[in-house]
Amino acid sequence: MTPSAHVDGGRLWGRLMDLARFGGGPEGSVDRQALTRTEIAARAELVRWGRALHLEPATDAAANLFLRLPGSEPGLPPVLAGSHADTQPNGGRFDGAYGVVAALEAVNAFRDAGLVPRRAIEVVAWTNEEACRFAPGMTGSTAFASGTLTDAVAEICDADGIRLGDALAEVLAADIGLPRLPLGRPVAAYVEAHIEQGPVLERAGIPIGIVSGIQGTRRYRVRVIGEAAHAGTAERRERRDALMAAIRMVAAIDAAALEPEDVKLTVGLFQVAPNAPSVVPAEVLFSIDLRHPDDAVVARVDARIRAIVEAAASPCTATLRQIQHDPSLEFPPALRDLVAGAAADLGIAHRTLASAAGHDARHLHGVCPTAMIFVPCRAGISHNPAEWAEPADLTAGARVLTETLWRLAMR
Ligand code: HGY
Ligand code: MN
Ligand code: MN
Repeated sequence: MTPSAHVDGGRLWGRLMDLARFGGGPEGSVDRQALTRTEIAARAELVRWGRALHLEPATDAAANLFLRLPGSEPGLPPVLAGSHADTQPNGGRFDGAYGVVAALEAVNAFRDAGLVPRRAIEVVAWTNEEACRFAPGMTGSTAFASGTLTDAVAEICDADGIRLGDALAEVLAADIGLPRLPLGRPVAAYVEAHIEQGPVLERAGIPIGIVSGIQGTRRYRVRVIGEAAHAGTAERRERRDALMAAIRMVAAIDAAALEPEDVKLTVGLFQVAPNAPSVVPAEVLFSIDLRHPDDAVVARVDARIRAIVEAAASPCTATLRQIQHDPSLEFPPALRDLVAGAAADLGIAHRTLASAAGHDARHLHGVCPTAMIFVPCRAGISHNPAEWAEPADLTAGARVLTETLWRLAMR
């Protein structure tokens, strides 16, 4: 009997719905932002589930959470599997959470089967993948892969001025008695299961995606500085209206990113100060999220963005700060073949596809053989309470993950 035969789809779904209660709101919404008390409570639930399976919980200086199934050869580097437990402010029940719960389900299946792998297998929940509270995101996986949590990262503040370092300290203080592992320890392989967050698998009617790679991205914050003035008295030709300058920039950037047509450009954050109806806006802060599989296209649109910000600033001033730059990446074909082989042996239909969304797997790819397994989500909707995945697809993904982890942990 293969380990994946012990995967229990009902248990998987139950844990997913239990986890969704942490930050859960109406119509499937979940607000479980990074390093909040809501996420602390969710982490405690994950630790409870792990302890019930006699897994060894641990954390590190970046508050990454690990639940370890010991192997028969403790000196061997472990296999890691997981994703992130934090969500967007108005997120759904599956983004990130599925990868963590599917990895726990795989370990649960090994326990049920009475199997002990050669290598330890660690379920992981990475810190701050989503970047909505603290930007840039993927803090935990970046710190793990680089072996350090820099002072600059600890100084990142949220909209309320809370330092990431202080929020981390609060989470770690709540992790009572969890051993602190070093950042940057050796890992044999990493596998992340995730909803596709796109429509490809659902349209194809295929339950499993073997992810070929992740598209490149640049992220920015643009600050436009004008001057507050009286809406009734200040002459328009004499105003330094930060909002009108920002609107000109965003309209021009939108037009500049229309070709090639598959460029993904998003202005998702847009803050106006003092944001008062009868005051000419003094300052605007907005975000730019630029993505494309071809790094040369990202570079070309990057140059256009910089030129537009400079040209459209007058009579205000503007600063553009790049907060993230990650190139496109391809996951190792040998590991993709192993995942495809597991799916084929289980008789589960699968296909290769690239990831348009970002994932922690990007950073593990820099330190160990890494693979991702996608399952379909309804209409590709994500970062939205309407996010939905079919239980049968989630179970299929967990079965392929279980088989994959077993093969990796027995190497
Ligand atoms: O933005 C992303 O691609 C990821 O969902 N955080
Ligand atoms: Mn995600
Ligand atoms: Mn996400």
